[in-house]
Amino acid sequence: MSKALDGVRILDFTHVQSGPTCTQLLAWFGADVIKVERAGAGDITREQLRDITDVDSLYFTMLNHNKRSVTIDTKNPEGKLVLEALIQKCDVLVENFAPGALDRMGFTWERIQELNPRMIVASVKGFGPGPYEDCKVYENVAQCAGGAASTTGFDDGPPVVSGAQIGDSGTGLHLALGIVTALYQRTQTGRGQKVLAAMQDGVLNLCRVKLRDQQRLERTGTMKEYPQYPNGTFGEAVPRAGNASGGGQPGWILKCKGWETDPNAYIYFITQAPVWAKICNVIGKEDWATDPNYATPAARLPHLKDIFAEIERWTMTKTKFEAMQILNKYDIPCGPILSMKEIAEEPSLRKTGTIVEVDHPTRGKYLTVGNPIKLSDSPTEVKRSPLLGEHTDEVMTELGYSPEQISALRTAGAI
Ligand code: CAO
Repeated sequence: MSKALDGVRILDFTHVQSGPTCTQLLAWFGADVIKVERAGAGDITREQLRDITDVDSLYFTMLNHNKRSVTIDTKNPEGKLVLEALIQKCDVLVENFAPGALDRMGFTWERIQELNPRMIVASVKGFGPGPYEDCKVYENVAQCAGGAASTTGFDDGPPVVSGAQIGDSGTGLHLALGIVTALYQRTQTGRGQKVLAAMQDGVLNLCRVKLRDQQRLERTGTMKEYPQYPNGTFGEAVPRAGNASGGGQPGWILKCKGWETDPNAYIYFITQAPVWAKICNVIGKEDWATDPNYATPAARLPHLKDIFAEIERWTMTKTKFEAMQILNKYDIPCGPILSMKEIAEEPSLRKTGTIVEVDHPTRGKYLTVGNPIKLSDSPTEVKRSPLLGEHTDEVMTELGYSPEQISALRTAGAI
């Protein structure tokens, strides 16, 4: 079966996490992704957080599936010529170097345009234009600068970063959308363009509801669904809301049977208004369904702490899975807190290709997260990440270099 991005060639100049997330997605959709790395070293993550000596780390393998790897020293004059040949042959150049690195290499937007006016140049940077545009940025910096950290955690504690890599993988996702959009526009204009996804912007986009709340707070001085209401105080900025739901339906994380020893024996419980009477029945508080202090969402707001404490008395008598089964029968929205171990072992995620076992020549078998976006006409087949420079000769041959030329370039340290 054909793939959605068959025929699209990506010159993948990405490293670490944000850029590789983006190009891995494009590869899963069928693009030919040619990852350019430095000979002898490669993407720094190949050797970061290694669990097996001299074997590409899981950090690298899990972000670089379905790609080809070529080694080019792009600061070597002959290496630059190879890169130029690749620019002429590819549709998109994706990079997430520190600001200015591509220019310093000699590959400015103008130079790339000269070589290939159809080329789309897509970049992840930490910040967009402004006071921090020259800064190097990693995940947690973006979470802090994008509004996620100040709004995550509990009111009486410090800001907290999330385990979800919204700065890196989140921005990679944003960039992938920018690239396919630019490819679509190119079908009409025939021209390439620059695509920029700044990590601060990407995180802020994912924190949109918190900017909503900032404005609500400024207008009304309070937010009734936040745990600070009614007894605590609100300051000038959106406070951390613990596990309160970001929407109009109050929710909280509640203990389940076994919580004393299992750190993940918890369930997320949402007191969705249309099923309030059912919730009251399940937890044995039938009178709350008609009691004027509890019967309506507005009446419940000042009592949310007590309500969740009462519901927790019930959830603590059930395992998270038992509670989930009972609550789902009544359409009461809830979700078990799943550990990574439980997720890794979940058969339904294996079945859908969301968790995939991959075989690697030096690592052996390992688990990865497959393509989370499923296209009915473009199925994803997850293929192992390339070894460093595994495809250098193959790609050089496709570019028209003879075996003798390839060997001379290797001797000169250009590839
Ligand atoms: N041949 C020759 N030189 C190469 C090369 C190649 N194949 N590939 C990279 N280089 C060079 C670059 O040209 C650059 O050289 P200069 O500094 O002389 O211009 C150098 O390698 C290092 O690039 P870098 O500054 O991007 O790398 P770093 O490890 O110092 O910084 C990071 C890493 C992530 C902080 C930085 O790249 C960055 O801020 N990127 C943008 C934001 C981003 O994507 N952050 C998320 C990363 S995922 O957590």
